[in-house]
Amino acid sequence: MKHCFATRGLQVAALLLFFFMAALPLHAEDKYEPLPGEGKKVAIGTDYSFVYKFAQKPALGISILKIEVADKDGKKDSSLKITADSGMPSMPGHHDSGEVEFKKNKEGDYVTPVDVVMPGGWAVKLVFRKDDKVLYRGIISFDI
Ligand SMILES: [Cu+2]
Repeated sequence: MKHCFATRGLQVAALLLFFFMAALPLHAEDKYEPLPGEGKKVAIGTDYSFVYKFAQKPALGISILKIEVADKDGKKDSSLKITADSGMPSMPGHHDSGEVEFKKNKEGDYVTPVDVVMPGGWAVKLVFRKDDKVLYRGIISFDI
């Protein structure tokens, strides 16, 4: 009888673990839209759009990434919160910056440094939020 309870407990634990593992990817797999390229307008739903540009062609060292957001009338908008998470997709966890919030410059554009510490393929994951609600996720990929 005791043995039976132990087996039952194991089964329940295994089942719980299975559901936990099955649920994980749903959270981890937030979809990031590949961005079309520097200077190309990207729509964020129907209310906003943005373009991104590096101050210089990305190279080893710090590259400044700039984003300009416009509202649906084409007027500059600075009401969003944007974060960048840069790293090398081929070396997960090695040089990931973590989510860093863009600063706003005096023109109301969003700027952030991207620290490219080694040659290879890099990606910057962008998350756009309005009032803490995620509006858009995009990813910039480039090679150094
Ligand atoms: Cu690396």
